Amino acid sequence: MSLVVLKLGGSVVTDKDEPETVDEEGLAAAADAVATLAESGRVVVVHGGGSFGHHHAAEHGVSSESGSHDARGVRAIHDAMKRLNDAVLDALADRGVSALPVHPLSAGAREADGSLSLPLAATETMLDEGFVPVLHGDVIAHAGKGATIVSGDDLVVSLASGLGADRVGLCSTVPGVLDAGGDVIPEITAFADAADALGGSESTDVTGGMAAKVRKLLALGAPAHVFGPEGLSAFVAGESPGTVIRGE
Ligand code: IP8
Repeated sequence: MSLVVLKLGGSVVTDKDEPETVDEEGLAAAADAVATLAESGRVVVVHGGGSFGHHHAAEHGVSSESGSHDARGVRAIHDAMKRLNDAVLDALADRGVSALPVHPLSAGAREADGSLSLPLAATETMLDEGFVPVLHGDVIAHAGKGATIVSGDDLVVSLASGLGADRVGLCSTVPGVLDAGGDVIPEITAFADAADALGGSESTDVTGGMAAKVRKLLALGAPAHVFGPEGLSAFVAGESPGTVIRGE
């Protein structure tokens, strides 16, 4: 059965301007989409931090680069993400989806060079048993740094390559990867297709954002679709909203 990995950006399911506030409308639309996907295949959901994780991460000085050994601070970030994860699980349960949490803090770690190690036994067995695993951006133990942030996008890459996903969807508030004129680039098959708009190759990993995302998605063995909330139903229908990133 086909496997879809779908990332719901934090800005889609939360109100980014209000601390710890779910965007009920955004979450409902996203949960409807997951319910439809789950009817016809296997789905792994990943959600971002939005106004839950990022606010606490900033308060405790933790980022994907800067770590912390303060367990209280690490727990504050993780607990906020668990509250958002509960809201996502509840919305899915309300639609009859057998969704279960997988918390990256308890499942994986980063090596000293920042690379993510995410054992997949829990996620894989859940899928085999008909569940929909729901992971989230989190704080995670990082060799030599205490704990740092792992973004939902990093999790998507590990999950999609480790589980052999057939399709990947990244739903955020941008309608796709934009060119220098602000228009959506329909297809990217090599970094050069988007390099001008993304600021070339040197600055990419420092600035992170879309350039780093495109690089990682090009390395996947599956097409990755980057789209906004208005593209969700098209993605669910097997269409290609926004930008498709297809490494060769
Ligand atoms: O929103 C970050 O996940 P993202 C999660 O996918 C935290 O970057 C804990 C800030």
